[in-house]
Amino acid sequence: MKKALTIAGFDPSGGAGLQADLKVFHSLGVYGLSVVSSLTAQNTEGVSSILPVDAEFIKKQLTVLLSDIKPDAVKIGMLYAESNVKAVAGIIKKYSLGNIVIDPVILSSSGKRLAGKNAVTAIRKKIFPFCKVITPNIHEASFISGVRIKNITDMERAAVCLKDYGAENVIVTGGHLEQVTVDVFYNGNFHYLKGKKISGEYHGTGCMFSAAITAFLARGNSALKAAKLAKEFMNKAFRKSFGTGGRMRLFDI
Ligand code: PXL
Repeated sequence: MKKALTIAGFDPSGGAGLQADLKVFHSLGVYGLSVVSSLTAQNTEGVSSILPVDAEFIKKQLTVLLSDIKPDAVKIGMLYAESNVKAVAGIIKKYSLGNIVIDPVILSSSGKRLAGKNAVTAIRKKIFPFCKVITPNIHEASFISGVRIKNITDMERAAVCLKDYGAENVIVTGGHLEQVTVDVFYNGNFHYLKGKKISGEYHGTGCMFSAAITAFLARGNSALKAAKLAKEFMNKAFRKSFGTGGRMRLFDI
């Protein structure tokens, strides 16, 4: 049995964060391990409040788990605080973790800040160099690289900047672009992951996409193959989304 670990925030709606990651791992036949990095109060209308888990307790969860079980891949989601980023970076080194995917979450769709400026800098310096894949959306890629993103050429420029920070593979996701939905995959060469433009608002797409990449890496795929399979997985998931709360749709996977 292949195992994937997610280090992520707790979302009571089950659409994003740790719960979404676990559902994706399960539906892709990978056993899910999870360490909670923050608690949130949120629903389909947005994130109302965040309580970060203490860095020492994140370390404790990881140490106890990893001294017993070695995951085949690791996904990192919302870390929120700089101290939490440092705690996770220390653990990555201590346990020589590989196949690491980070979704560098900065803002929720509803506009709530999910990581402070210092946390983002620490992610770039202390986590990116250990990552197999990073999956920023255009807003995150723009925030970290300083490149203003309006089209695919801008996404390519941002991807090149981000790769310089040390990740092996960069995927700038294009779901928030106006005209097209193409994800730009860059590992020294460019590859393009195409999806259909889907209207409406969805909760947890970024979390699910990066979790699916993690699961496919755990199953032994290359980063590019994992990204292509994850894109197909998401294209199918959109067809099974449903509306139940006041705003964003959820995924039935
Ligand atoms: O999509 C970013 C994200 C990640 N993790 C948690 C979240 C969100 C967005 O709402 O709540 C826990």
